[in-house]
Amino acid sequence: MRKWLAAGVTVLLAAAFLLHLLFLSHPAPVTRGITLTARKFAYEPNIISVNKGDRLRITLTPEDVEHGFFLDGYNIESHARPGRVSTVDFEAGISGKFPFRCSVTCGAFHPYMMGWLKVGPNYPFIVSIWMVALLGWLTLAYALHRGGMLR
Ligand SMILES: [Cu+2]
Repeated sequence: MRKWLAAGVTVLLAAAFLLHLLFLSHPAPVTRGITLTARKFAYEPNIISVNKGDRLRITLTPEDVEHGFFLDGYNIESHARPGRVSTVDFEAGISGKFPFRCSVTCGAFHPYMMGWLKVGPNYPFIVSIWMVALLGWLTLAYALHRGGMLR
């Protein structure tokens, strides 16, 4: 009887995990304003994580010399001189991991000036939460079993 209860809890946990994954893969789209600071030879932030369907407004803000922003996969390009900004608006409609690069030759390490746009639900985070929950449950089940509660 107790074993059935334990099996039931395990099945419920698994079902909740799947529902969580499905639910979070379709979060309500939001509008995100991101200030992208550019200086020789890096972006800040250099990883931008958003959910599919979000509307993005990226404000490119160069701090030293003219820099650009070219987003692979979306084919969006923009550039600006220091003291000015340039703004691109687009919808993150394609999920995946897309590199963005500087599109203005800005110095010796210009080819290494890049960052990443990650579009999609945050699977590693969801999975890590559930790994903790699963470990907790297994520990509890083991303790109950050792204590004779599940026999
Ligand atoms: Cu640059």
